[in-house]
Amino acid sequence: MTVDAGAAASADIRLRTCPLCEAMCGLQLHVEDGRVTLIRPNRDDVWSKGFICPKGTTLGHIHEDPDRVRVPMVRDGETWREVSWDDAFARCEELLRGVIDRHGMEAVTAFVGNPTAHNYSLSRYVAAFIAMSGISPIYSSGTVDQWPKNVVCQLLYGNMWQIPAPDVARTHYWLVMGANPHASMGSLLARPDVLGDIERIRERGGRTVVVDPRRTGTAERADEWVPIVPGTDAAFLLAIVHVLFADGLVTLGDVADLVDGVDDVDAVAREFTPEVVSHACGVPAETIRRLAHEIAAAPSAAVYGRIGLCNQEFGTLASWLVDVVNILTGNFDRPGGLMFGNPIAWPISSLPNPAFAEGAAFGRFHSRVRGAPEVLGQFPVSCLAEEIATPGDGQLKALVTIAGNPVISAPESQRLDDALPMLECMISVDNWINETTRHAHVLLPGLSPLEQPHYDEMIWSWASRSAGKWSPAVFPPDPARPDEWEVLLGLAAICLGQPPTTEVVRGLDDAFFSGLVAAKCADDTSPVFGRDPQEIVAAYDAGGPDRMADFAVRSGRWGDGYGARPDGLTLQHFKDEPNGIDLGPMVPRVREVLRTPSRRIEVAPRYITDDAARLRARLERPRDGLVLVSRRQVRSKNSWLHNVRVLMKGKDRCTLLVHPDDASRLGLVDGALARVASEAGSVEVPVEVSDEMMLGVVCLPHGWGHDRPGTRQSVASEHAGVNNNHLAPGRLVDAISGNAVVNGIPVEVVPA
Ligand SMILES: Nc1nc2c(c(=O)[nH]1)N[C@H]1C(S)=C(S)[C@@H](COP(=O)(O)OP(=O)(O)OC[C@H]3O[C@@H](n4cnc5c(=O)[nH]c(N)nc54)[C@H](O)[C@@H]3O)O[C@H]1N2
Ligand SMILES: Nc1nc2c(c(=O)[nH]1)N[C@H]1C(S)=C(S)[C@@H](COP(=O)(O)OP(=O)(O)OC[C@H]3O[C@@H](n4cnc5c(=O)[nH]c(N)nc54)[C@H](O)[C@@H]3O)O[C@H]1N2
Ligand code: SF4
Ligand SMILES: [Mo]
Repeated sequence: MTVDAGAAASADIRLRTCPLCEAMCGLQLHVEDGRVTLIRPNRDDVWSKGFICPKGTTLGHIHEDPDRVRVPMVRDGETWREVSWDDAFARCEELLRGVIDRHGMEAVTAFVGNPTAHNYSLSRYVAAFIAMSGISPIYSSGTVDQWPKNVVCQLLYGNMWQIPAPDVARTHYWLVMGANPHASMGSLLARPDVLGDIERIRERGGRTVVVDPRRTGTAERADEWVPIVPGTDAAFLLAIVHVLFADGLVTLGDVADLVDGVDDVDAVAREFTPEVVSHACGVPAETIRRLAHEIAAAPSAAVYGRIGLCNQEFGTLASWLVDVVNILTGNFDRPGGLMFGNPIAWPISSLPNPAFAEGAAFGRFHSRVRGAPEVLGQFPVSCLAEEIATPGDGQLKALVTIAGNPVISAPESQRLDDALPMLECMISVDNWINETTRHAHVLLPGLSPLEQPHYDEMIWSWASRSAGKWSPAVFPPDPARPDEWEVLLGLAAICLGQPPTTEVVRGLDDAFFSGLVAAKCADDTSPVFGRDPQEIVAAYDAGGPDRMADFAVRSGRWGDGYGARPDGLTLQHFKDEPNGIDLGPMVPRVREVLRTPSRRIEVAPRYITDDAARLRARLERPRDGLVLVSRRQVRSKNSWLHNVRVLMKGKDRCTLLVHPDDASRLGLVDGALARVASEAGSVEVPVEVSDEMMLGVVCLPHGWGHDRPGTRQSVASEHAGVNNNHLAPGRLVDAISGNAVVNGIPVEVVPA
């Protein structure tokens, strides 16, 4: 992409939502001669109003990246060759059917990665692929991410994906724990310009406090930084809860008639006084007391915890206590507190899991090698390597990866890198040959972000406003090329023993669609409740994501209900409003959302509270020496934007942050290499001495380590960096969610 102001004046301007993160920024693309010449913020976007970050201006580069795979590829040994789609599917059929015929479906699994959450075609149809193929269990980046939150929301609210978000647009007090929107732009919290909200809270006379082992860019902007020993947030929050009860500050507010188990929370917190937890957390008892009183006294307050609270030893307890503090202080389901988003088009994840209608069950089956219990249908992602590498009945022989790079993102990633070549069949639905997909036998590329329509399926579920935006494709792809949803249904067909032909794929799409229509016609909150599903199915003569999105709008809260509400919305309304449609801020809606068997907020599930015993034992444990945490960077997106040259300018970003006193104690010099070792492995990486680290904590960014042979990401491999997951022991998981522990890893650091 070249930025040429003269050319831009005559350019064709297209509006589009950036699919790279949860900020969902509106972009203005200048297109000339089939190329993007300039990307600017779209100030008329109803949602983002002109906010963007440096990544948003690079969609043209991503589209044009010569390393991006555009045609299917088949690998024979070390050699890749381009093949036709028919030949690619024939090879998939041969390999995948071969495994199924020889070893059965239990030898087949899938790994689903993060970009599925940012691509309508993938997010809708991964669900179809999993449901229809019969693959179970699958693995996902979810177990190195938000699985603790999913457990909490399943138990408290009856749906793992109804995740309440802080209403930062209206709150007077924001407690940010283990999140750094300065880099991430917000996560499970959709809001453009989250950092600007910190200023706006201050202008309202409020405060923002950041609890993090690192004085992040977010902490710099906030009113107070509270450093905390990694992995001890649950103890810190229990002490806050203790103070709320001890000092008579508990008030449930609007949800008072809806909460069960408050006394049980009191009982759990009783022994966790600020004085008891202070040493382990590294936070003075007076600070904990003061923060508890500040939260309770604020006109409204929102406690928010994200990846630093999930990817740690007590991920579920900590994530649970975030919601508990909001509930106990009357800050749940009310403006300025923690609220459920209210999407215009419902996401597939909002449908409750019928298996849990009578309540959630965990450990319904166990992993073969390690005996790990399933949690919400998945095993920890760190089990994947051993399930492939360990011979015996049920050994995994086939893997389908969908928009994931677990050789970088999964703990103890070296073991997975070693195990993948043992597979008899590996198929990757992905756009690059990277550390993971280089092991695939067949690579089935998706479309570029500019070649497909876009509507954020999931992200509006935790957005600060009820809004929506549809972007058409900027460069329509070759019509003979399947879109990702067709690729996924083709693979499902193969698993079902059917040929992956267009007719079979259409049939699967129709069956999936009919199932969703039937579910909504039985949902008493939908304008299509009670209708004949056939009547709705008959309204369409073509399938695919367009039909799905139209249905999600029309059967949603503001939908036209197929005639039931003539002035209601359809997808066409979004197509006619390229700047988006905004229907207002979050509203209280817990009563509508709740799907627990009791239809009440089960605030103290035994499954979670019993884990407090493990936390108690942690408090007795002597403080670890040096521990490692992860960080994110504005110009990266997990592992996959390091091939964008403009984002890679400037000095090396993959550095080990070390506090000056730790550096001098360990003989580490700024800019010199250090060797970092854990029980899992070791890496050598340049040191960056920085007083933004808490003493005793070092920090590496995640998503690096592009030095593997056989990848085809020319820019990324020039800036390889190191993979911090070489240091994360796969055995370390949060016991009750199975989520990986990649923060708070004991390490030794010496000059290299
Ligand atoms: N140590 C440590 N580990 C972590 C984390 C951490 O903080 N620290 N964070 C964890 C978190 S939160 C996450 S979400 C995971 C991420 O883990 P993953 O999801 O495994 O990793 P990504 O780097 O997001 O990989 C994205 C993949 O999708 C491909 N891709 C990009 N766009 C598309 C598309 O449109 N279609 C298709 N088909 N493919 C596409 C890319 O080429 C890449 O292979 O990492 C986790 N791992
Ligand atoms: N630019 C950019 N944006 C992204 C991504 C990206 O890679 N780059 N990834 C996206 C994805 S997949 C996700 S899940 C989100 C994540 O979004 P965030 O949760 O905001 O992610 P991070 O920026 O990694 O911030 C995590 C913070 O947790 C802190 N931390 C680590 N351990 C602990 C602990 O034990 N306790 C406490 N209190 N804090 C701890 C770290 O120091 C860090 O500051 O970001 C998304 N947005
Ligand atoms: S913050 Fe950046 S990456 Fe995220 S949506 Fe906006 S422009 Fe895209
Ligand atoms: Mo994530």
